[in-house]
Amino acid sequence: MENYFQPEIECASQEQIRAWQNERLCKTVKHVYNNVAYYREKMQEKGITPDDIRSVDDLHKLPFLTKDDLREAYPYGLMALPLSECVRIQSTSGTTGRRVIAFYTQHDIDLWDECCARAIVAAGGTKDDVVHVSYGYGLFTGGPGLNGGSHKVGSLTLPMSSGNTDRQIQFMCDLGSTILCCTPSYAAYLGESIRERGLRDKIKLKAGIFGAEAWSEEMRRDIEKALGIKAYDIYGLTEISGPGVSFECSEQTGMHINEDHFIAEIIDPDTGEVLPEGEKGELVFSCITKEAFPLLRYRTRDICVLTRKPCSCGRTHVKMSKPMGRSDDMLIIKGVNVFPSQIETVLINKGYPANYQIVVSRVKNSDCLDIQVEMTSEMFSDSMGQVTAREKELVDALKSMLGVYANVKLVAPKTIARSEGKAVRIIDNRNLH
Ligand code: DLL
Repeated sequence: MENYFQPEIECASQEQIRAWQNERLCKTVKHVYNNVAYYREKMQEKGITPDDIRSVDDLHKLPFLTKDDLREAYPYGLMALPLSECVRIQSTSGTTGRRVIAFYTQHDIDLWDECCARAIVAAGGTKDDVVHVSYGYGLFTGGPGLNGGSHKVGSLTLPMSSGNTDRQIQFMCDLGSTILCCTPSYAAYLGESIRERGLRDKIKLKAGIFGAEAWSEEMRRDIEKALGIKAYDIYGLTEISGPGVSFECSEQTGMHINEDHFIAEIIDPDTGEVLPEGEKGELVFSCITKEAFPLLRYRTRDICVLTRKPCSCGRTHVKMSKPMGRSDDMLIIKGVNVFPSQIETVLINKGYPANYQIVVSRVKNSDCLDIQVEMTSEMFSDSMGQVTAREKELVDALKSMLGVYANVKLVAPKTIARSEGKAVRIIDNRNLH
């Protein structure tokens, strides 16, 4: 069995990483220019040919791709190989806008599996682990990605998919699952359900690999406590392959981007200008090893920071922070930028479970922010007289974090619908688009 901690790649020198990127970028630009009419035209509009791209230093000359381009080119317009060379299609979970589809050759799948295998190994996984995959299987990349990674590591893989919480917990107990892979909101729900059933002593989990949606450090601590595990973040997006574009190591201070496969840039979302390391902006990826669907300079809309500070795990690949929000999910309330992650931080710091829903509406031409927050069962059994005091305390804490006023309504435990996939946090009724 191969070992998916690959020090010759993951701990390579900066010069070596750059050399791989230079060579692979030039090759991919030629591949795309020769085979994707849509992108060739975009390059021609900018007056450039593959000869203008000689190294990563020339990357900024290439045009960006956005989700709108993917929609315009739907379904086959950005493919770089004929369909007969492809073996798989996956699709976005579609929490925002229309679905996007991606294509893979067998080689693309092998590299994607390798990226997920690296993530599992970084979370302590070995061939002796039982990897319990509760991400959805099917068009969503979560299940297939972690499944493939787990096979590569040689772990015993439980392809649970999402849903049927009773069966999840029963298998977890009976088959001794050691690593749980699912969305953080579902992990929190599983933690709650295991506690309610009094089965905490029957589970053998040691680690969790959670991603596909934003989650705070506070939520990490809650999940770790509820399940008795170390919780690792994993990031990715369908357009670029799926989970495993980056992943956390034992240091847990950001996610290492697999730089032998992807080049990351941070840009100013308004001007498109490339920002220096350490500055916050929109993450942009270029795929440099993919065959069927190699997007170049794809704007993710995820806002984060990159760092090359040395990491105690020994890996040298650049680290991205947890996404701090999306440039398109950011709410503008009365002119103030509000990220759902800020609201979550306040709630968890005040001891609330991370079950909340944000409703934005426009009343008499003014934005109105309503937040429904679930109480814990302990809070709920307090006298109702305390609810008003608790609501007032949250209103004040949110005002000081966000700079805008939010109405808070505390609701009984389990009132807000749980999601087995990505949680639905925001309902914006303003019809702004
Ligand atoms: O969510 C792929 C994935 C599956 C990642 C399983 C991790 C685990 P999409 O459905 O295309 O793909 O959604 C991609 O989800 O642009 C981010 O906004 C968000 N996202 C993904 N991972 C994280 C994370 C999968 N760890 C979009 N933290 C991305 C915050 C995340 N947001």
